[in-house]
Amino acid sequence: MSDDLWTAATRHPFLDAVRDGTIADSAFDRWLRQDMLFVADLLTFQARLLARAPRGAQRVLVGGCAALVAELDWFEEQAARRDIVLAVEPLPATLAYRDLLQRLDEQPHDAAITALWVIEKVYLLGWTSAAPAAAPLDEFVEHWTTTDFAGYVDELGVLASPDEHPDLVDEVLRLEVAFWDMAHA
Ligand code: HMH
Repeated sequence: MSDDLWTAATRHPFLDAVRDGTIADSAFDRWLRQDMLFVADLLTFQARLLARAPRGAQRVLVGGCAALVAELDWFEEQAARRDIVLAVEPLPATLAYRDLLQRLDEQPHDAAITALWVIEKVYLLGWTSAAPAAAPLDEFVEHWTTTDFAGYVDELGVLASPDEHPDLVDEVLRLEVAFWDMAHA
């Protein structure tokens, strides 16, 4: 598990440009559309993870599933406000992430929940690095830096075992870098 990869996944030029207000609308909208697809894939994965969760992981996972449904509503509102159409084809980085999430369905629960923890932790750290951003993008920064979200990430962290799955952690981090690169291209 490499610190450099954590840094690359959470301190990306895309996030710097959000903070500095220099992000192009086309790049931000590309990220928004692709992330909507990602969140839908994540919900599919997480619902399956909930279905096979040990007793002690059920509450945090069901809360996370409900939050992802609310997040899809929120994405739709954001898209309407930005006057963009959400329905697009997934780009390669989104498809690569979908592929990992599907492969995780075959992995033991502790590996899959560790990947989920990384997925959410990078968003908490990444969007924290984009603060403070000016309107209208400040809402996005706030969305992934709330104390509720940080609490959720901490709860997942209790169930995760990153030291036992270093290659998987790195794989998620690489997919995160590729996702930001795709958006920022
Ligand atoms: C690419 N990673 C990506 N999108 C997200 N929305 C999250 C993580 C957090 O849910």
